[in-house]
Amino acid sequence: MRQLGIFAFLLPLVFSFVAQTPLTAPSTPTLPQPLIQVDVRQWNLSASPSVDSVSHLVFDTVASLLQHWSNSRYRNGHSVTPGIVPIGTLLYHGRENLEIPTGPEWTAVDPEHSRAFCRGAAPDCWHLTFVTTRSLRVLHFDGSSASKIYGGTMDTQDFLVWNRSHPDWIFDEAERLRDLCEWGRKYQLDGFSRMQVDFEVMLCDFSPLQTVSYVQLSPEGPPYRRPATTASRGPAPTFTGIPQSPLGKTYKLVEAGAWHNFYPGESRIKLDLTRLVSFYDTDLFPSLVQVRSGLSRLEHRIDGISERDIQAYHERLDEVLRDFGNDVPSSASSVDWRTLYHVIVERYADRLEMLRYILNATEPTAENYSQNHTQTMDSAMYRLHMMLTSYALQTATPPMDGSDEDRVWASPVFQHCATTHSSSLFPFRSSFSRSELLLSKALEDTNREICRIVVKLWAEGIEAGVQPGFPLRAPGDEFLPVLKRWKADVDGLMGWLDWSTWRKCRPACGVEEVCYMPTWPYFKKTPWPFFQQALNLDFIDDFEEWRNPTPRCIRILEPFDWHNP
Ligand SMILES: *[C@@H]1O[C@H](CO)[C@@H](O)[C@H](O)[C@H]1NC(C)=O
Ligand SMILES: *[C@@H]1O[C@H](CO)[C@@H](O)[C@H](O)[C@H]1NC(C)=O
Ligand SMILES: *[C@@H]1O[C@H](CO)[C@@H](O)[C@H](O)[C@H]1NC(C)=O
Ligand SMILES: *[C@@H]1O[C@H](CO)[C@@H](O)[C@H](O)[C@H]1NC(C)=O
Ligand SMILES: CC(=O)N[C@H]1CO[C@H](CO)[C@@H](O)[C@@H]1O
Repeated sequence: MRQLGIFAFLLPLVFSFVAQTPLTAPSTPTLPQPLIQVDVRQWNLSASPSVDSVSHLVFDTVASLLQHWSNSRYRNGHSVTPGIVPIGTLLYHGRENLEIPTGPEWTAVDPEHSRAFCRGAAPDCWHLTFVTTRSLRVLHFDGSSASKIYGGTMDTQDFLVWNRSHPDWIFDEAERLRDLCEWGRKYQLDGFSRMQVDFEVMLCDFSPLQTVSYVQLSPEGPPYRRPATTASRGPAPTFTGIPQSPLGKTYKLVEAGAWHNFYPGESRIKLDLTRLVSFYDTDLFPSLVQVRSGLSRLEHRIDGISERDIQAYHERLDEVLRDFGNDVPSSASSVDWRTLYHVIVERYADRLEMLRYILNATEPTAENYSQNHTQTMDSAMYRLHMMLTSYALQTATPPMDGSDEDRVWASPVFQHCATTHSSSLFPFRSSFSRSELLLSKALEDTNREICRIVVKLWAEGIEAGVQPGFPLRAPGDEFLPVLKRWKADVDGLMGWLDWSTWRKCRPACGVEEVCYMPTWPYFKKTPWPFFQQALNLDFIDDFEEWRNPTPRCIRILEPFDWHNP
């Protein structure tokens, strides 16, 4: 083992926003702790994350909040977050008569969505536009929390109001909202936000809204059954014989939802992440570890949670809502977590994707198959260098005699890369809320694993003598096993991260098409939902797209086509 001291390096604790927003730190950046010893046990490039780690799941759900694409794929929500809808936001409501709702009702953030609700049996379509006259306090349920399908989309709401999942009450939306409003009254909640084809804000009371316009529009589209406004609980209605909704009529709604596909997503709802409650928080909800065991992420849900953890859910919501003000964030550290998370995604998403494509060249079946492994190696190293642009320390060089089997020489680069975004070093960490401690751990662990793989590959490349401007130490053929290993490592990392931005249409769609992430109720086999039949398991097996939403191209010019086999 080599002497570690020589790998000590400067770790500048210079955070730009410390300089901008003096908190507890001095207003000018300083260079404290000039020398940091690299503990190779802690910065071991061979040590992969624990199989029990949930940090990548917390990271991806948080990084995907309010984004349609990801929440259409992972429909079962895992976080509940207070937020506001600011003053001056337009909200839309469609109905078959000209009445302003006097009780709890639905509003859409896009009029393409609310229009769909004024096509009942009556020929009239009244379309109301409202503006918020103050900021509304809402609670956001992530996932496809307004999708009326079986399998867990409404669990986070149902456990909140009924302490259980209620698949038989999926269509009892008026009762669900009434009970949510009743529960939320003690926290002065104005409503709840959810997602299906597009985002919606369910309001308990319309008094904080001012009417901007009410107009009568021509009715359109197939009949839509509104949930009964009077609370009456009966068996869910059976939907049979409803005509297929032609894409031409409904595409505008799908299009509006897709405006919010990727970051920043639906930005009219502002979430306070310092108060986020995550069901992937294993300290708060330990019983779900067992529930998720052996299941794919698509199958994760809340049903199966223990009594104790249901109580923890209520208690944690009480904590985060009790003093929830009208500004975001209203407490805690004021760190902009959403942006910090996005910085990581931005830095690595495209680069890792390109790296995976480059490494694909070693597969004889790949479209870019190349027998010139030197070229593939050069190309891959170039990407690795890009990702390590500010971390590859001059002092980090491998010993010439190959004695360093654990690649201890590269540990300082790993540490530097992994801690740059590390909030554990923030001088104001003591002001973090419980939710923020979860967010900061998820960010650190996720960033760390990305750095571990990138540095590991880079170090191996350096040892193999692949350095810009240096002659190769070995013939290109010797790279093949290395490149195969790299491909496995990168595939493993990207599978672990599982960022939805990587789920794309391949090959890319044509000009007259759009890449569509299947979202309720517009699936391949049945553009119009088979509500009841979904309970029939044979039917689900037959319905791969329902089980595993995967993007595909759909034609958006005539002739429209949902199926696009
Ligand atoms: C690094 O981790 C690997 C795998 O867990 C282990 O075999 C090795 O001993 C570790 N090396 C050091 C220096 O801790
Ligand atoms: C749900 O459980 C909580 C505590 O765990 C309890 O306070 C509440 O009354 C229950 N609600 C219903 C509807 O049973
Ligand atoms: C890599 O190649 C496989 C086939 O070997 C293919 O399925 C996959 O889409 C390719 N990935 C990329 C990013 O090109
Ligand atoms: C392989 O690629 C390298 C680097 O791009 C190039 O220098 C070399 O000539 C190529 N070898 C063959 C056989 O094409
Ligand atoms: C589809 C594609 O981009 N294929 C590329 C695979 O790699 C070879 C060699 O670099 C390129 O010539 C192809 O265009």
